[in-house]
Amino acid sequence: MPRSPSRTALAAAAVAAAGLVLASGCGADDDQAAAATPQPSGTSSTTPKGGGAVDVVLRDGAGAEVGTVTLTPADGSVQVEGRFHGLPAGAYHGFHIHQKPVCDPKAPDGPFSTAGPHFNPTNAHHGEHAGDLPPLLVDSDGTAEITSQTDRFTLGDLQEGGVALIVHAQPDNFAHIPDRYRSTDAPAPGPDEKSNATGDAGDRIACGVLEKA
Ligand SMILES: [Cu+2]
Repeated sequence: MPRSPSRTALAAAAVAAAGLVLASGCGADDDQAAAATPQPSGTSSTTPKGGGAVDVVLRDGAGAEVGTVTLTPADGSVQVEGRFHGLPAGAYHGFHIHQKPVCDPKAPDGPFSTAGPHFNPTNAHHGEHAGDLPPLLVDSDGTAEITSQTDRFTLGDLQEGGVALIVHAQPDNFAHIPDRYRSTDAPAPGPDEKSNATGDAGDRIACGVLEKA
């Protein structure tokens, strides 16, 4: 896939812009305990590519394909390249790796709540989760492209137990809540427990399972 420098720059801008977004308290809880609902059959979405890379297909709550993310090992890092379509137009959307390889759009706790919280093996706060990826910036036609690279995990780390890639309905604030803000749910100024877990990115609108291909 050709890499577009302008899109790469946008991805970096997205990170900066997302830091300005305040906690909104919107949408379903990202940190809800996920029910142990079995993954519906036929939803395996990981396919191998050459060079140890994998493609992961993401689908929305209605089962429509909305994008493919390619993860490629690269010099101790993993390159994450995504192409999406059919997403809500003209906005930023939180984009994360979640802990469980289960994408159930009809889960009782909300679509794709079965994927559990963010992939976070070091038990860090949001923004420092290994599974925190730069947000998607969706164009006016509902398409988005993103290219990023991280050394917070290896592809093997993700495939060991399997994970899920999730696109959210709202922007991600990366728990960047300055101390001049205070939530009624927090004992002190700054991010509350929910922001520290979720980035207040809201409902889960697309999901794809990454597992051993
Ligand atoms: Cu998420």
